[in-house]
Amino acid sequence: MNLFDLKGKRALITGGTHGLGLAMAEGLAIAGAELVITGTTPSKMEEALAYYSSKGYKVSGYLFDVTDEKAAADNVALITKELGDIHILVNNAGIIKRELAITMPVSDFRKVIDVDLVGPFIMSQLVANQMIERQEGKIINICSMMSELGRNSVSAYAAAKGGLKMLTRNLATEWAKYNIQVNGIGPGYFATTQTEPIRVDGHPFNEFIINRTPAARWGNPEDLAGTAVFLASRASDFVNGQIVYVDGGILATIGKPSNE
Ligand code: GCO
Ligand code: CA
Repeated sequence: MNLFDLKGKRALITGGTHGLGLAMAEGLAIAGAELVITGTTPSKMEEALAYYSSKGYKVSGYLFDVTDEKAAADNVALITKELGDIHILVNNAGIIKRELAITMPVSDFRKVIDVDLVGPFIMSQLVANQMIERQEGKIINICSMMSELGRNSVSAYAAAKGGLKMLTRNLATEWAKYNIQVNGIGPGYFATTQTEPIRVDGHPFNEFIINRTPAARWGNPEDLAGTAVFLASRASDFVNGQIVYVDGGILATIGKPSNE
């Protein structure tokens, strides 16, 4: 018996069209899961579906915005009708706005909270209904270094991701008795399009991150696949409300001066 086997499981990954979501979805597919990915951009969806299919994974795509309760409810119902139960939910869709708190428009702050925190709540509630009926389910919330740490210019993102950590613990508290495991993954600094603007060669942040990370490199999206499979599989059936930080050691250390 393979504890990590996901054959016969269907995994819904929000924002699974690119970046970390795509890499985690790919990990789940390699472990045997059928994929359902959601996104909001038709062209990105087409590209992603073509990629997944070229790899031979079983995949379907649905276009909707996770902050739109009605659209989310309609699509979860449609997915369940067209494909069947959702066994694994990965709340991965997220946005960031980098702007100092003193000048950040309140509307931007709200938007980030809506996508990064309210969206996962909406999706978890919808999917938990059927998981409770089955007395089985896995929910994985994609948190961040900013679930633990602050940084200039990311107040909304840090508030949302800190909130998502506590939402994870609270949903775990309420739903563990139904055999639903709610956990989080906290990626460190990964090479994705989201970090592209601060990662370009010569940007002081690039050097800062490499120096700040004991592993001395940016994460590659594939670095997340193993943790995603663990938290989606039977191997984690008694793991509840934990955030697994996959960060090359960032949270283990205070850091070091730039000359070390
Ligand atoms: C930033 C980054 C981060 C990362 C990541 C860290 O501006 O500091 O974009 O927020 O995306 O979430 O865990
Ligand atoms: Ca991120």
